[in-house]
Amino acid sequence: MSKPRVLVARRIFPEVMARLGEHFECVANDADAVFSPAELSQRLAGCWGVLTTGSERIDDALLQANPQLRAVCNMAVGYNNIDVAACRAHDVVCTNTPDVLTETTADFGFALLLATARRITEAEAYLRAGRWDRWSVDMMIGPDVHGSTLGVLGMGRIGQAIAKRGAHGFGMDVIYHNRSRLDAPTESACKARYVSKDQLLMQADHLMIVVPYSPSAHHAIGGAELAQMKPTATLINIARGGVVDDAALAQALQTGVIAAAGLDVFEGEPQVHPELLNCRNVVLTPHIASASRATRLAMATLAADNLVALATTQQALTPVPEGLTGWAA
Ligand code: 8YV
Repeated sequence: MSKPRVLVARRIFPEVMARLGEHFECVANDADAVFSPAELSQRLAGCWGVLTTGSERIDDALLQANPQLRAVCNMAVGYNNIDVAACRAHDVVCTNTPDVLTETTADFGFALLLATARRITEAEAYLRAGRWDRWSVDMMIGPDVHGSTLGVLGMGRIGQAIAKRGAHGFGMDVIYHNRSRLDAPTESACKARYVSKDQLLMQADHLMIVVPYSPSAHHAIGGAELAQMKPTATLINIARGGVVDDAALAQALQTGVIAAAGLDVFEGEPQVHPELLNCRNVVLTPHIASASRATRLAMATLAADNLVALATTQQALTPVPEGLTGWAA
């Protein structure tokens, strides 16, 4: 019997391609091109499944053009690139990669927080530019991280891992806001206190955005929310572009509404708002929070394992949760 055909939409690890090859006829993308919607749709011709990343948009038009498609396995915990409702309507199963990236992403959130608060990239640029000619008492001073108040917006797995690092590693007072309050044992493991969104904005010295993207989270942090924050505060976004209004943030950074920001995700990435590029007080990274080798391998493997499980047992290992969607048409 011939093997089902699977498109692997971006370049992934050879060992994962080898595993897929045991079960599928794989269509690879060795050039690692980011396909336009039309190209993606064409390459899916005859495919039973697809391994996607956040760069591929799976929408109703693409599903209509590829009625043979049964499985969309995303190599990401977020799935706002996929119209999950349309997939259900077309009888296509969607999976994501939760858990395997939690700790690595939380490490990176903390790295970005430390770099932002302690002005690490700004200081390095100053040094490399040959501007360091003497020690001075207030050179590159900034706020402390230890002992300060960490605000976490979005207290899922990654939010909780960040809260634990803050509370247990840095002696921070951790407050959080989430759609629903955590149960008492989880709150106590994270040493985190539930507060309203207003209180979170007003009290946090460092605000960490870890909320998944959804239409209701669009611009959850805009000009009005930034104005509620302390002028000494820092904001870190490792969630998704679009949760923060980047234009409003750039203005807030330029006018001293908040002190600094650290951003790993952007509206319309890989484009970055030009005003952010002009800001001295922002640390910018190209969506690398999950980018440890072990974690990226684990993510690719889990996405592949979902394809194999679906093909062999008709059961996904990590299906996208019922009823949740991050899709904004
Ligand atoms: C991915 C991410 O690297 O998992 C997610 O949701 O944002 C990142 O870890 C990216 O989406 C590529 O798929």
